[in-house]
Amino acid sequence: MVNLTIDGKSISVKENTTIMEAARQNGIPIPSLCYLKGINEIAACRVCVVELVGKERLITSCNNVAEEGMVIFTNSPKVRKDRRTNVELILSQHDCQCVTCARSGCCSLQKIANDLNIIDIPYRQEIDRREWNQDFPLIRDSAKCIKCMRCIQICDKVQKLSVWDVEGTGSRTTVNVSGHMNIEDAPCSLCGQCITHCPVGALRERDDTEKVWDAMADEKKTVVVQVAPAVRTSWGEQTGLAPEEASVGKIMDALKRMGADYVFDTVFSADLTIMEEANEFVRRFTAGELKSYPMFTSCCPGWVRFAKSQYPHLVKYLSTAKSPQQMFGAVMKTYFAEKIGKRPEDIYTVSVMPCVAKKAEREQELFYEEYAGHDVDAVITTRELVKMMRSAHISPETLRDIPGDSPMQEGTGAGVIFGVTGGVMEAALRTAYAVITGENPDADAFEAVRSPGFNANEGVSEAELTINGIRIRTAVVSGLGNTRTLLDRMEKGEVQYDFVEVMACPGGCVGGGGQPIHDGQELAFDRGRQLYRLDSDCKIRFSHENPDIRKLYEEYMGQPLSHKAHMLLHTEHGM
Ligand code: HC1
Ligand code: SF4
Repeated sequence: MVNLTIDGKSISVKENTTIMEAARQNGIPIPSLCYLKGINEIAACRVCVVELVGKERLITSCNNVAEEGMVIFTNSPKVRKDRRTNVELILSQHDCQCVTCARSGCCSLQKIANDLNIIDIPYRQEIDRREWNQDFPLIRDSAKCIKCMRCIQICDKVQKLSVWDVEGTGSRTTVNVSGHMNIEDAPCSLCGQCITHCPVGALRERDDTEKVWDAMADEKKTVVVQVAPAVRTSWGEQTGLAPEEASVGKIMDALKRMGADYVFDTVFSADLTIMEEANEFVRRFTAGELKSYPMFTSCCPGWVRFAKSQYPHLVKYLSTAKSPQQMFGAVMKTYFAEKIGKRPEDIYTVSVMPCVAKKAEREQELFYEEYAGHDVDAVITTRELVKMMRSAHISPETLRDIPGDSPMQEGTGAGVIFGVTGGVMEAALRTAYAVITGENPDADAFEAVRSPGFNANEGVSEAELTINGIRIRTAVVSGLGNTRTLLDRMEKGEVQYDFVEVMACPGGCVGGGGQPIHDGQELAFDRGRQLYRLDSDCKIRFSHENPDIRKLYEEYMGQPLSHKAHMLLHTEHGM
């Protein structure tokens, strides 16, 4: 242990602890902008400076280690003056139009400038704004970039895609797409992790809320909204509702008040995906198609984009089942449209997703007998949902729990856990077991596929299961860096599996790029636990027991993998 004094408090910390962490562990927060523990400890912003008694120059606390006998002040007049100058210099190169910024209210730069009582910028402002394709789902505003390098590090170290790089030198140094590429041509998975780890408004999703408002105001359109599993775990964070109060039923109430005609839970179509995917797995496995590579889940468009750009030879091993988002849209524009006597083109389907990549996934076209548009017409993130609630002046405490509409009302616990890493695999195994044996397993029989923790370092879990004497080897991975490691081990023959679930975002969709941002906090683990709790509270925990899914097959699709199901619910992941 090392003993030192911070702000007059005597403390002991483990050797090699940084001064920043030593202070935090002892209830003394030191402000910072660029710091991300274990990922970005480069002292680029110099906001975390502290005074070390006996040393003339201030030192940065994020990359200097606590040493025996140090006496440190984190907020002395000298520290405050220097920190203030450093923030003023950052502001001199930053577009400070906070009122129109997507991150206003949850921006670390805004907060630190306010905390330091900076009410004027004494330096001449030099703003550099580059052109950017405003139609792309991920938007970068170079005029807001503070060169903290977090996006570069998250993409390099956690997602191992290296989409971002440093460009220019000296005061012209900035961040841009690697290799001077346009973002559309870069191998960006659209996981959005760079957005959720940006301390300011330099990165954001394309705003699609106006499209949704327009559709809601259009009397000729029937607006049908679906809400993804992971959204219920996080929307309360931005609205002040506790996790147990922030139910999906209240989101449905809000959507109806805003102007949605019908509201549904994506959990219904997660069950539908399981029906198709579990049956597809059993068919491909028993047909001996999975000898060299396993079948991969395909509901995460971040992963599908990654597979296409990094491992194109594996695309044919992706499940052909569409994601729940896409299946929902397809069912809405056919089965549901017929039920309510509308034409597909009069139905406008909206998804509320924790995800940025879903905005690109929606481009998929829907053909059945004839072209019926897109499965999904607009995708908004959890953050955009909350923005819409605010602009509709909805007070969260006035919301009531209302059920989703019929006839796609029921969802099971198996569909709920789709939003957390391991959930798709667990749900699929519950149904695959029933397909193989004709009876249900214990609902928690496949707990072994759950990740021990949902963070980037514990992103892989392997399990070997035996169903009716058949051995099934599974792996579950989240985070694209972890995925690359796993796939490379597979390519070298070090590991072999039959069925693999991949989610691009660490922890799965609960940690998605469209979720509320809390700078420096990783909440995927807490949100994931909420989904497991909801699953264990559910009356029905098997997708194949969902009565509305059974009705859909009886009335419309026939059976899983039928011709109609193939036309509407499957895709070839065209390259
Ligand atoms: Fe997901 Fe999925 S779980 S991909 O994370 O399969 O986005 O929540 O909606 O489609 O159901 C996201 C979440 C979501 C789909 C489902
Ligand atoms: Fe989107 Fe979920 Fe995949 Fe992240 S893990 S890219 S939120 S689908």
